[in-house]
Amino acid sequence: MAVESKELKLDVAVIGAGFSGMYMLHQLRDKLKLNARVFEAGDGVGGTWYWNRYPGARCDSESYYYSYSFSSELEQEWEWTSRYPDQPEILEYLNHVAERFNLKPDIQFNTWIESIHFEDQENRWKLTTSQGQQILAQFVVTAVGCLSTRNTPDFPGLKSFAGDWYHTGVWPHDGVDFSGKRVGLIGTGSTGIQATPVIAAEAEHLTVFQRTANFTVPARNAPLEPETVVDIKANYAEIRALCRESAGGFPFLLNERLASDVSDEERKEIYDALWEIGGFRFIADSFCDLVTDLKANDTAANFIRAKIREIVQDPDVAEKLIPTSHPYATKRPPIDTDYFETFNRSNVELVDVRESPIEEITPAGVRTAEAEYALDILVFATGFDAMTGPLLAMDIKGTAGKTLAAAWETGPRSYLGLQVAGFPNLFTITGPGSPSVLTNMPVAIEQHVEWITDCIAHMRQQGLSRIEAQEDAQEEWVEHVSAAADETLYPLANSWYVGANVPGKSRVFMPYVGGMDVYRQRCHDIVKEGYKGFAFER
Ligand code: N01
Repeated sequence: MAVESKELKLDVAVIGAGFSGMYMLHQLRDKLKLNARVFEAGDGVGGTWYWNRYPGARCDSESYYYSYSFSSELEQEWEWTSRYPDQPEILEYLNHVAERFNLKPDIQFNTWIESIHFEDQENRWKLTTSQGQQILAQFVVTAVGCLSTRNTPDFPGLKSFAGDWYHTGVWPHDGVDFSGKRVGLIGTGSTGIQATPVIAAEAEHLTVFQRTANFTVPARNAPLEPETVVDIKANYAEIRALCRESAGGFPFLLNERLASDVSDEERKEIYDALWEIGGFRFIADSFCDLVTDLKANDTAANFIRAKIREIVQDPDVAEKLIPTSHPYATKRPPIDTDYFETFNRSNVELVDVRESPIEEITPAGVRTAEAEYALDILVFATGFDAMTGPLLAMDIKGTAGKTLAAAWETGPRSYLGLQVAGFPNLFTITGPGSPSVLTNMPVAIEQHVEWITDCIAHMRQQGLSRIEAQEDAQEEWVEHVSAAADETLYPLANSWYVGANVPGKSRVFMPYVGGMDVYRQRCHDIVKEGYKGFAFER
């Protein structure tokens, strides 16, 4: 799309062309017939799946429900090939969606939104792009994702490194050739755990620098059999209904038994069976109190610890890989393919950087307090400045010139994760304070996109030009989000959910843990009560 030099006027500016921005555009343009445009920093659609092309990148939700539900034709024509789709397949799917719904003509690629300032008198936003283009829009919808601002630790000496280094969140489109190379990988979250076995299989030597040992269960990925595909397609209506009704946005409801409801032997049998099935079923189909009761949690944690000891041949390495700092699943639980097995390879070494911290990056590699590791390639699988990072990366100024950074000085505050008081006509898809990252993302995204669409349609019908979250409603919601988290074990972990991975970030539990089902109902009720907690102006 050619970029106009003059000021562009829109009904809605959408930022980001991933799952959420694409569907938002479809709704605004094709359902509401509004003048909407998406601004996207990359040169293609896909968001997370456009940027995260690291080896082993694969979704940990299963393909048949990690997809859009808004079009049954799309559902029927698209064919997933494996239980968990890999990054290229998801990107292909999103490109297919973009083509099928003719979205690309209204997406402006290679465009970074630098500032978003509210013009109070006009009830509109003025946006400025990295090319200096100016846009006026009545509404702005951020569709920037929760995990799109990279966290690259500021190790001294990185610039001096003589080899190549990469962050998994911005992986080269042509891939990286690890053959014959000594590779270092920092970080053992979901990304590091996926990348480790794949890099190890290709590199001459892999050194994994681990700060926090992590729990992970096998994914058990496999091709989807043709009859499974037929079965899924025949039952999509029911699958989607379950996704909408469940707490996690998955097509299965949480098992309602407590860990203490069964004997030790029965519990072990249950965990053993779920270990074989793989994936998030380990949590959903075991016991409902794993993230609310420490004793229940210990049963799952100890089961996984025993598995690590069983799989990893070197007992010293096994002990280092055993998580002890946090309860199971209170950091986002990864699922893996041969992660622990990889540490049995002779070309893989584990370095515990909590025991022996990284002191600097040298021209030759990484130097910890104990030793220097010679490397040709260094991979940062060090995660993201989650949830608030992508929003604060833009200069957002609301009423009276107040910046979002100032409004969120002590952590994010929002009403429903959809709007922030003082920032009228700005909607944040899967913003902090909404279930977002604790769910199957497309379900959370579709619910937000549809809520925003209905809200804008309502405003148009009623001749309203401005909507703003009210301070008191926001305070109440923020307290509710925090109280919901306090009823769980989540706050016990130093996770990105609480911002603990980014030095200096306020410690606030950001997503809403009360469940997608409860949240959906709350959003629905608020509309029924005349958009309670929001104020409108003509
Ligand atoms: O990032 P992370 P991620 N020195 O923050 C370590 C989603 N996702 O990219 O735990 C040394 O989880 C850090 O250590 P610690 C998913 O929601 C989904 O892996 O903070 N180490 C940690 O080990 C996921 O949760 C999928 O002590 C440092 C690692 O880097 C989210 O994205 C796949 C360090 C970062 O782990 C983020 O996952 C991948 C330092 N200074 C990701 N700083 C699927 O769907 C950080 N670390 C499958």
